[in-house]
Amino acid sequence: MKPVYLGIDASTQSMSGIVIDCENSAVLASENINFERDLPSYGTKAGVCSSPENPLEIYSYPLMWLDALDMLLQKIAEKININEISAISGSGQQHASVWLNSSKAFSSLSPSKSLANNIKPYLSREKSPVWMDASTAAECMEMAKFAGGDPEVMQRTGSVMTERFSGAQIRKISKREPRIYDGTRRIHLNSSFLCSIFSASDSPIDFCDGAGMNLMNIKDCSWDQKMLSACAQELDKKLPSLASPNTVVGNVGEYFSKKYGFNGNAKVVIFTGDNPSSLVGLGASAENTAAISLGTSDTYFCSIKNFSPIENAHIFRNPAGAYMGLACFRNGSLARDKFRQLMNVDWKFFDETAFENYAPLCDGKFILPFFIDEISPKISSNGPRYVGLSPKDSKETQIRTFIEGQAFNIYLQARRFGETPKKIILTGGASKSQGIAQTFADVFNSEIYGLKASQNSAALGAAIRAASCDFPIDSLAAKFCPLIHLKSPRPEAAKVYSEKLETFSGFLH
Ligand code: XUL
Repeated sequence: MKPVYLGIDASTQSMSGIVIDCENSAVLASENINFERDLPSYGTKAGVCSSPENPLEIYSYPLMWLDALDMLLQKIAEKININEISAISGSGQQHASVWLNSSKAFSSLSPSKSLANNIKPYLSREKSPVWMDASTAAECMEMAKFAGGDPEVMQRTGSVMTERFSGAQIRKISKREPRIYDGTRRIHLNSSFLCSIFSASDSPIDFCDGAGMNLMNIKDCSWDQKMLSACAQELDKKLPSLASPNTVVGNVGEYFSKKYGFNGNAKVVIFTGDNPSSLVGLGASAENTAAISLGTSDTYFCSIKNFSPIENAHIFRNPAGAYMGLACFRNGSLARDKFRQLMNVDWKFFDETAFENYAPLCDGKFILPFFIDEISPKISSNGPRYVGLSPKDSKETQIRTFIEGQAFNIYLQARRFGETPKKIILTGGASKSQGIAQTFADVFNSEIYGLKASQNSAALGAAIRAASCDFPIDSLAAKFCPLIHLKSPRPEAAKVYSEKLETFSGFLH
């Protein structure tokens, strides 16, 4: 078979697929199905619904994901010869759980029906709680108490009890919908569910995505019996096994060979979570590397050698070995946009003009850049806090101080992972700003790189992981994730920031 590989990413808003050709270092196809636009009958907004009774309850539909998968494969089959694909892997939004009344749901998918119609009779719950759900505060407290407190949970699982993580979600359903819980024989994650579909088998959960459940012992990568007992009765019987991210689960099932022309010998490499997959797809799974995605919320993730769990951030496993750290910041692009509007300037002024000819000074001026409650660190806020400057200062000063505040906060959280990255990959809309990129270079005192071409990092990471059954991940990352150098740190600015950072840190407590 040719060295052609398919990566699927099932994200919150859409399902994407990328086909790569490792012989010619080329992307052969890149397709996407948007849940809200292309599958309007499910009535989601950006791929999710919120419960009318409780706005903290956010869910999606596994059948919608399956309909999207059929549509996506149809599109890809129109573009390339699917028979040439020699392996498949995938990634999915982390934490979402899929509830089934049998572990045999995947073994006999009929090509004469859609995937959704095949699986419908096997769902014990039509909804899947997703990562945006924040309705499980009570269950988090109960589980932490049972397990001996949050520090203990963090040592065991890599994170304190977290509302969106699958453990608290499973406990909530077991308490509030006991009949459904009892009738459930298998609880998959989004990633292992889709891997099961492709491989026509009951796929294991990979260690990297398993780490997002508060149920897996992060050090030995087995189900943590104490956490399972804290969660719900007889849970060990309902969970699939756990397996390494290098596992080849099997060959692609008959449904896909008969319906879309896949080669029956094509391998299925275990699927993982979208964040571990992005780490690979950005070329950031190598040592001493970190990525900062400046998106709706900002995310910092990095590969780390040693296990050093910290509150308000998470330790998962890294598909390339050892660990990955992840911290999410709620005050990302939306906060930048709000501050821009407050300053009444356009993006060009905000991103570029405000930073022209600027050399930072130890001027005692700070802004705590939180419009809404922040999770990293946990801070209640309903607007930015000014220290040492006032709304009368120039717009340039205020904008720079705001961006410095965001960079300081991300740096201070990142520093707690205990390993300093030598290389940072900056992605997302705001990474295009020269001023913002320079600020991050100076605050992190690190070289900053960007992506040469915009790409869906999670889907690309999945394709690279599929190809990793034939080639080393490092060589694939070098081929498919070309970077451009954006900024170097300026020594004087880095020195000023290293002092300002410590003062800023004092305001966070
Ligand atoms: C990570 C998290 C999100 C989802 C998005 O913990 O909740 O990044 O994985 O798909």
